[in-house]
Amino acid sequence: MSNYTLVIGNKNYSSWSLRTWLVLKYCRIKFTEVRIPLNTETTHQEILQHSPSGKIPVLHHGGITIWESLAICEYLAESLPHKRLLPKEPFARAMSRSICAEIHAGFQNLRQNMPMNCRAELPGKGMTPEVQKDIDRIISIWRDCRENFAGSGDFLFSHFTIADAMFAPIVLRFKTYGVELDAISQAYANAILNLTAMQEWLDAAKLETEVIPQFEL
Ligand SMILES: N[C@@H](CCC(=O)N[C@@H](CS)C(=O)NCC(=O)O)C(=O)O
Repeated sequence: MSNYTLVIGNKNYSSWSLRTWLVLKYCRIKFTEVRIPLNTETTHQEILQHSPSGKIPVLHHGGITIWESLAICEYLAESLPHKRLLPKEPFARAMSRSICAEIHAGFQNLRQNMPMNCRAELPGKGMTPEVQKDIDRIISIWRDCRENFAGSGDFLFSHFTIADAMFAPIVLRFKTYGVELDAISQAYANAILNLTAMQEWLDAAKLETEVIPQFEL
């Protein structure tokens, strides 16, 4: 049995869960998955049995508990250095940390108006001038990384790193809401969508039957 257990929410809706799940899957690390459907009468109590913060995702590994999606990704990067989940060169690594922190803490307008909903196709829904500003900033981050750090690789820092996992839910939001992208950003979005692990997540999300009205525009 694996000594990693990842507790996640609904695959259709839980953007925070996707990030950590993608890193484990991409790295081919065996783990036990515990799925707690969000927004039910028992969700909060169930989550509290695993997570001191009352939020998921949470990772249990060898007797320790790690919560907050970015902290989990950083833990995996540091404890599995051979997986190269952080860029090696100091400036690239600092850039990775800056954009991971920015995506973890910001973009509230995009989050609120375009909630992750893998199953849905809602082109044009949720767009406001503030959301467009968030989108423009994300595209400028992607272009900056692709132009300055990606070399001939497909990802933000050439090979897959935790920064790609942190932005993966954004790629899904852009797909659901039909956000138009320039060629560089679309090629990057396609690289994320084409990951085997991402396809596996999307297939599982389509099979889920729970509907959470507040995430359905
Ligand atoms: N900043 C946290 C956010 C986690 C979060 O908001 N998780 C949501 C699910 S996507 C949650 O646990 N909601 C359950 C609740 O609030 O009862 C992270 O990065 O992990």
